[in-house]
Amino acid sequence: MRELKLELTRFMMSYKFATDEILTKINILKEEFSAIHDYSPIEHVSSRLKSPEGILKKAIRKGHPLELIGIRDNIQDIAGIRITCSFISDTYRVRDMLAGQRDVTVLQVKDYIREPKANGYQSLHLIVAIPVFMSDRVQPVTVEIQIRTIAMDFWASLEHKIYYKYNGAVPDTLVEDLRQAADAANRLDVKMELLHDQVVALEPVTDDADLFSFDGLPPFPLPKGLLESFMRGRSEPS
Ligand code: 0O2
Repeated sequence: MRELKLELTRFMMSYKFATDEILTKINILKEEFSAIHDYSPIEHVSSRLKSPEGILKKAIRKGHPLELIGIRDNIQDIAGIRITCSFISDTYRVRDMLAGQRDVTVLQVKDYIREPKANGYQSLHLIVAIPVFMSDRVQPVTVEIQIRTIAMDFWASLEHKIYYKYNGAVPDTLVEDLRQAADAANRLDVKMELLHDQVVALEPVTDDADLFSFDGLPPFPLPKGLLESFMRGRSEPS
């Protein structure tokens, strides 16, 4: 029994560590992008681990073998991360930034943004695997990443609430209202992105181009000569 508990603890910990690794990657991308572009494609990030009870229920529902190896192979959303972005193009940008990392293997992509579900649900789902370095082994661990806009997220959480309130038997009129709301959310996403693009195109050139600031430190002026010799040093092979 003690052995079993230990194995279960290690099993759950591997998913927690995989989540932590991906969250670190997301935070690095967010900070780097904000520093360089004065804007972040990532608005909000949350994560959750399925409870052992939830895992067991899903394994029974799907008819998977009730042993840890079988569960690891068959249930791919034990660790889940949700990333909320401002604009639709950001969801693909975040996908590309994550998928491009050497230790991240994309196992599956479901693009419900390009092809929304019949009920109107939109989101970009990735199942990725990442190696987790434990004391005695390296374990590839899968994580489900859902990437969507704020409007899509708003819709999905309301739909989720309604679905549970009616225990899955949502009245037809509400189903239709939800579908219309999903269309409206999509129109809003498209419109907001167009507005954003227009504003970016209008942005004035600032006169603080020679000021350098980093990580909240007060900005200081970079002498032109120093900047030029730094750039020369970068372009000349040693
Ligand atoms: P939870 O508690 O959110 O994790 P799977 O059952 O995961 O093996 P499936 O359903 O084909 O296979 O996977 P899919 O389509 O990628 O959906 C997985 C998750 O996306 C769901 O997890 C939801 O979180 C979300 N999702 C999918 N469809 C809908 C939808 O119509 N409405 C809302 N609100 N969310 C959706 P779980 O396991 O259902 O629950």
